Amino acid sequence: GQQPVAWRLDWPATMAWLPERVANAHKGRFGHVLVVAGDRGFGGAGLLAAEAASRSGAGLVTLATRPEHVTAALARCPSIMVHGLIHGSELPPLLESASVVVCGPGMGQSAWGQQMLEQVVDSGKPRVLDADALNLLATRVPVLADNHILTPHPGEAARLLDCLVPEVEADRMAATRTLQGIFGGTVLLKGAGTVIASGHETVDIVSGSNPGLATGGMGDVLSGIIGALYGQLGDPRRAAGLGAAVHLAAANLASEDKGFMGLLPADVIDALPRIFRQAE
Ligand code: NPW
Ligand code: AMP
Ligand code: MG
Repeated sequence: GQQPVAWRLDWPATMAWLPERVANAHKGRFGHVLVVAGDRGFGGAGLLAAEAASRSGAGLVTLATRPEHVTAALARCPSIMVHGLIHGSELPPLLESASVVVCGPGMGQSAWGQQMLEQVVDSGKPRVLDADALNLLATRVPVLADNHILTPHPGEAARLLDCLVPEVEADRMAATRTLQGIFGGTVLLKGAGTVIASGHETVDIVSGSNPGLATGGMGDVLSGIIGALYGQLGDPRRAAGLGAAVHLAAANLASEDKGFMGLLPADVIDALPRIFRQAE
């Protein structure tokens, strides 16, 4: 078909989308993000997403993870409420009090992760689906929803499309739009030059690259940022676009000090306050 028109998101103009923090603001206004993440061996992924959400203005953040990760998560970030879950059946009460869910970082694809994803989808809550939530989605009948944001990297996108990574990379805009057609909602294809499709005529592009982002855990940080922004803006397209722009800006700021080789996801999280402060 016809090539879509690409709308290049203008940094830092997108920062104007952030809601104003009035003097008498309270935490109930800024969303309660529930991060469902971190199967055995991947506890860090859930913690990175939750800490990133906490540093991105979320009113409250709860992390639902494997019991063995609870102590470490609390030691690292006491502002987060942490629950150790043995079964997916324990998730509904947590889902009930959440306004947005981030599901998938390090979640694995075993029975534990499968139960979590089913509960999250059944809840109908606004949600960001990343990593293993996407890998699990690729193995079942597509779920269409207006209020989900899918954040695949090219490998995850290829699994969802049942094609090869080079086919995704050959036409990133087409791949993103095809995924949006299958799943509805908002689809954000990661990589140097992030593409966001949300059923509009135009796709949004966050251009710019930072090779320091090519390391494990950076996508887990992105999903937490986007979840927090979704909770505050209520608009999935803007949450995805602003989230990708803020993630890149924070990485660029952190790289001024840490360079590319030594950059860690925690450095990007640490740079977030200095990025958000520019809008205050
Ligand atoms: P190749 O072969 O390398 O060229 P997976 P994952 C491809 C968790 N983590 N451009 C790649 O291609 C995550 O949250 C936990 C092109 C390969 O085929 C997940 O739950 C961490 N190709 C889980 O681990 C830190 C690209 O995709 C495949 C591409 C597995 O996630 C690490 C690899 O992807 C991690 O975040 C690109 N830009 N990007 C923790 N600390 O707990 C990827 N590919 O198999 O989905 O593995 O992304 O590591
Ligand atoms: P993941 O592969 O899930 O850990 O996600 C990696 C994150 O880093 C995504 O937000 C990508 O868009 C971003 N990223 C990775 N490599 C680059 C790059 N070279 N330039 C810009 N962003 C990148
Ligand atoms: Mg990832």
